[in-house]
Amino acid sequence: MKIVGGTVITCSPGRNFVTLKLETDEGMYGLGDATLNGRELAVASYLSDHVLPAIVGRDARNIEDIWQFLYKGAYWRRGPVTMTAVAAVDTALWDIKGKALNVPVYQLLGGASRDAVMVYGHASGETIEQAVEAVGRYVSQGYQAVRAQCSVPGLPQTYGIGRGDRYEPAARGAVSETRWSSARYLGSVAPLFERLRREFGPDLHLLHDVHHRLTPIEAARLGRALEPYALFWLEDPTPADNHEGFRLIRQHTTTPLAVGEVFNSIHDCRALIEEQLIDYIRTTVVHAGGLSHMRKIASLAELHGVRTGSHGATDLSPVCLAAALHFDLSVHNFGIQEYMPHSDETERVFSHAYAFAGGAMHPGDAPGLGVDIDERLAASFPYQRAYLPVARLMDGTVHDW
Ligand code: GCO
Ligand code: MG
Repeated sequence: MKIVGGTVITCSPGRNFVTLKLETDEGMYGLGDATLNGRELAVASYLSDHVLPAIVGRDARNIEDIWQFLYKGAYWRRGPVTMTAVAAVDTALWDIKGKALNVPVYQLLGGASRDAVMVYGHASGETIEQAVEAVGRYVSQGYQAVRAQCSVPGLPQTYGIGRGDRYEPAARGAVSETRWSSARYLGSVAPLFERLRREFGPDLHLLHDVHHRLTPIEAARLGRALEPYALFWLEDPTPADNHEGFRLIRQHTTTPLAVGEVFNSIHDCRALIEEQLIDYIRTTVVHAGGLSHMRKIASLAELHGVRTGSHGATDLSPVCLAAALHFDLSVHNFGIQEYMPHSDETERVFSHAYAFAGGAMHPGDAPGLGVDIDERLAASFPYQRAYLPVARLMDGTVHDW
């Protein structure tokens, strides 16, 4: 079965997505998500100008060989653009293999290790009381795990505070800038979780995302302050490329740590996993080299008692979510899956077999990934330039967003 060509579909049904459609001589095609938020066209060009011409004519059944060919063969390794493009090809090839063998992808990955995959939703509020109400809405929909974020008093905007229950950080048009104060933030988190535990009791899993903004010692202080509220995890407590920072945080707190949504290879997370400095690894299919590479990360993590917690924000398309759910269902050391429902426009462009019920998701049993794209409808939502915001401290210094 030969790869005969492919199309890179760039569309914006509510937000931008890049999708690779890989075609074979047997008329079968596979889909791969290639969306890199705020840098979409770089991946689209990498795929259509460099990757597709190099893989036409290759045997679509040889997924591992094509992965190595693209990774080692390019000489220039790793990096978000490269690894997103490699992921798109890899995901599309798993989709093709599933369709060719008439089985859902999770069956190719070893079958189901669980009935369904626990997901967490995103609750937020301008005030603690609004955040409590938002968490309550998720609980009433059956969620067993909820991430909670609250505005920081004195800051014009805070990461993670959505309109309604949807949060979309990328904004169309020019780059926006926002202000940040770690001192103001640090005082605002424990009161939120104290209130949430009082309201919802001990059983609900509560999560929180720091979004890389604290120094290691600030993060250690926050982790310690949150210990009485027994969080499921504290995410991205400090910039993820400083592994030594995690050693310091670990010395001070038993709050579980999650990291990895910006990682794109096993090398980014190896030390954190091997030294057991984290509890959950958050790499996901689209940004960490596809299902083939994610399985290697999961196997390394399994050895060291680290569980998976794949990134699943709305900038990861339904193709990525479907692939993530096949992965989650199959790996032994699954922890949790992030889930932010996509907009209605996105849902109309991408049909899918996956479904949510009772706080959990299942990828469905359609052959392959079980997801498709309506290309004509996609074409009616043309790409629109969009950027993630840039954060500055109160004195104007650029800070981690
Ligand atoms: C999360 C993430 C997102 C990212 C976004 C960037 O935990 O879901 O932090 O909110 O900011 O995916 O593109
Ligand atoms: Mg995050």
